[in-house]
Amino acid sequence: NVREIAPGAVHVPGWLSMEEQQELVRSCRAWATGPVPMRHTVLPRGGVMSVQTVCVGWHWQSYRYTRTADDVNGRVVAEFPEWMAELGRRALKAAYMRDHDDYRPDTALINFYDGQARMGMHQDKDERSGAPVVSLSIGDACVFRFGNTETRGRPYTDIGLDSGDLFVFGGPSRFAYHGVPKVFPGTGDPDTGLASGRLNITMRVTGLSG
Ligand code: MD5
Ligand code: FE
Repeated sequence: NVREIAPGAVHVPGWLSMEEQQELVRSCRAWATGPVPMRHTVLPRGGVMSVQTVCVGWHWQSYRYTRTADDVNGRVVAEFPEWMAELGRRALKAAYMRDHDDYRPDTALINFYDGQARMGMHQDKDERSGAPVVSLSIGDACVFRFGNTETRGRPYTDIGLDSGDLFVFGGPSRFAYHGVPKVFPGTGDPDTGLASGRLNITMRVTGLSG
């Protein structure tokens, strides 16, 4: 069950099993309380993001990647685990229906949305690589707004993302504007281990070394 939303943008509903979702929730909970705790990122002009973020591999601070969380507590973030890279390769195979043995994601941004959190329209362009982004959703359903590469505004397509869904963004869709205008509180299954809210995990290739 694979839906191509635009060239290179593929939605695979219900891709993660309940066991995989539970395992990811456990890992994310550990990272959220790890060396660099999950927090609301402060933007350069003073705005505070409504989502809470914790990173592994590289630390994203608006708008660059670093090894140490200079904007939080100066600590080195947890390492990016090989099992997650393997999950990323499996995700690309499911979405694009061919092997991606050379896919080497080196960072994941883990975003937690409470019922009020939103993500404004933006491009993911702090990576120095055009490799695909693998996105996994757990918990409450949301509206995901997938736009175009030219402007923040229309045309865009609104898609419902549910717990367990995979979305892959690559090729011509990699630098499209996108956002999350709404989360539907109370729609997630507590069996995942997430009592409320929405967890989104995005794996990326930073193109950085060191
Ligand atoms: C989310 N997260 O649901 C989204 C899913 C973020 C973020 O946007 O930056 O953490 S990832 C969506 C994404 C990534 C790369 C490209 C495109 C979408 N795209 O071309 O639409 O919390
Ligand atoms: Fe994004």
